[in-house]
Amino acid sequence: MQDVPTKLKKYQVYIDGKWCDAASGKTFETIDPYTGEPWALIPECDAVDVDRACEAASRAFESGPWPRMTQTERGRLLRKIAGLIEKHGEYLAQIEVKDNGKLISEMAAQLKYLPEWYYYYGGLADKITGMVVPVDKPDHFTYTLREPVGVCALIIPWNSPLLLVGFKLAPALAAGCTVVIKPSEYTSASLLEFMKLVIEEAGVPPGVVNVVTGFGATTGEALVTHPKVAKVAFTGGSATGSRVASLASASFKKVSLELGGKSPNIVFDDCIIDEAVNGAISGIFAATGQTCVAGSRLLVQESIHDEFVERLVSVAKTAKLGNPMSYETQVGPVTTPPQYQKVLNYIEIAKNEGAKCVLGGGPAGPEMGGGKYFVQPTIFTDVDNKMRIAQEEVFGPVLSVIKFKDEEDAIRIANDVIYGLAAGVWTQSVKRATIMPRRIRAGTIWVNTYRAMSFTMPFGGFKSSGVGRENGITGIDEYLETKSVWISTAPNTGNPFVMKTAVQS
Ligand code: TXE
Repeated sequence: MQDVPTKLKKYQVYIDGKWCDAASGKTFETIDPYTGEPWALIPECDAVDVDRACEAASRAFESGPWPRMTQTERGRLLRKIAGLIEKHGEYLAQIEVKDNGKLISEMAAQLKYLPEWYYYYGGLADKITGMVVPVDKPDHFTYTLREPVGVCALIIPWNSPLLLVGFKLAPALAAGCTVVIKPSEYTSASLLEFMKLVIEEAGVPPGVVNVVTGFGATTGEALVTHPKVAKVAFTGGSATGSRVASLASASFKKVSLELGGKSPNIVFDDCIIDEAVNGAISGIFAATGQTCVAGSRLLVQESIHDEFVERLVSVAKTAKLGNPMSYETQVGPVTTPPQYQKVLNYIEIAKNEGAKCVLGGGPAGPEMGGGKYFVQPTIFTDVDNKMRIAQEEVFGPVLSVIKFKDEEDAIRIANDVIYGLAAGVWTQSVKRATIMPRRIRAGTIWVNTYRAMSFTMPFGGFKSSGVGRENGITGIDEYLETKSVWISTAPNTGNPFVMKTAVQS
């Protein structure tokens, strides 16, 4: 395995099967959030590079080897990609940690699991079928075809870059699409390494997978509005998602959005308390709160509230802060400087709103094991669901504890936010375990577990948490169009002025 670069490494982008600089020659720095030091230079692509990438993707979609490959060959290629991720997973995980500061234990586990997405969609590639559909016109043979949608723009955030690429790239390739990927400006390196070690090495034909790096307002918008792009798959914040959707809809592109959340983790008094405490802590602190499904609102039944909070704080305060590259570390830095500032601002907002800070509540310097962009694991009690700390996505290690009386009260509070991505329920009652998932308006509900995820299970949000579903068999629908074919078997086509043969619109 190669070593993670220690000197400023200069990356190039991958367009039409070739490595190149941005046309302008411009680059920008990416920093290591643990040290705050720049460690790599990334090309700053603009509309010229985006146009080259989209044209290449369009050519690769229309001509050359890609559209001539059979679905079985595409499946085999996806399985080759999976094998190469297995080979290079550890190195890719280290690059992700260097760039986004999340824990090596989390990123290594993600990279270990990631090949399954490519194996799964590789297996699905030759099982995409249309249907023979009966119509009430006896002289017609009618069926549907399921065809790739075309060039797809995949826009990726910084929290789990390669996993979130996998949610999109694996089904897109299985469907027969070509893609242009734009990673976050904060974490471009792991995708560029992935292109070299995996996509190029697997022999994916030129133009099928392209990468442009740069900023949202320039590179991102040029991509989302490019006329050759037929579909946009986006993961990121809800405000950006709304802008992306409105830009894309001006030219009627297909859009799927995986956005933010303010997920309730609901603890009933009949739960196994130790398990619920562990679930609450890993739900918010495991990824330094930087996960769209973070259980950032902890709803605790009032009958056990005080005891539960006491146990929660006693476990949370044992969290070991430190270098995210060490397997011993349990809480790492916040990924980006603006995100660091945003988390600290929300802590102040919560204090001013009257929430009670029972743990943490500020930056974590080296004396606490922290470093440049560290925030102490923070817990607020006495939170009212109307407060901003309960309504807005913080995306950091900050937990709001909210009391509830009974099931109805828990459901009301759980649903009283603009988001609907996920929820957790801790109970030993079979009745509650059945009723709660039906009544909570969210795309994923976990009972007596939290943050479990699989390539086979559909993932996505209700309300402002998104549009469409990724993963599972449903996930491939986002990359397919349905075409209806009518074949007349009538002995002749009648004169329309003499007799009507079919209902025509
Ligand atoms: O994400 P953005 P940011 C949430 C979280 C966080 C907030 C902002 O609450 O605090 O979003 O984070 C690209 N046209 N999540 O600013 O802006 C951008 O370059 C096209 C939740 O980092 O959503 C990047 O590649 N593209 C979340 C991607 O969009 C644009 C993960 C995401 O950036 C663009 C991350 C534009 N106008 C943040 N503007 C989750 N759901 O997991 C930006 N981009």
